[in-house]
Amino acid sequence: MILKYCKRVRYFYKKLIFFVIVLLTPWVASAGTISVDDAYVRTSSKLAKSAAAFMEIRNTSPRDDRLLDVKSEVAKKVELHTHIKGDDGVMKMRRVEDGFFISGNGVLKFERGGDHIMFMGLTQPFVDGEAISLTLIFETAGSIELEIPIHLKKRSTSISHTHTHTHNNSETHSHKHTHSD
Ligand SMILES: [Cu+2]
Repeated sequence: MILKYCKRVRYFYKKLIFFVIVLLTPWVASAGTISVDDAYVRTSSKLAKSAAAFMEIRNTSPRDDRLLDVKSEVAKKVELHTHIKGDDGVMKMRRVEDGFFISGNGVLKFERGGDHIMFMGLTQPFVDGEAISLTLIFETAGSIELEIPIHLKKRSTSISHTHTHTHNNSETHSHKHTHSD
């Protein structure tokens, strides 16, 4: 009788431990948190076949992360680019194969004349004021979908402010907040 009772208690504790682990898992995984500010994409002209996107990517997690790749339907090729000074002293764009490292609580800035997201072979016209969607793929935080505005005349200084914020709590669960003001 006592043995039976003990077995039942042990079973109960096993179940309890299991549920505690299930409850705590999303907290452990939610370390991958990325927020994106001031994102926009532009082309040099209406007839341009390429475009570039700029933004500020913030890693609000203490864990290091890496932006591995970018995907979008609006171009045949989407690549992570940087500017490197060539032998002739002229700045050239170069694809970054290994992606961009973002330290824990660090910021990755895509800006004019520096690192950027490159769209080559646009599959649709880029109309000023409209938006495109793209997916950022991070090593730790996973994929994050963004809607970013098309600003053809935007200068380096920002006038408007857009903010996208994504938490990836687990592989099966993610939600997104978008604020525009
Ligand atoms: Cu480029």
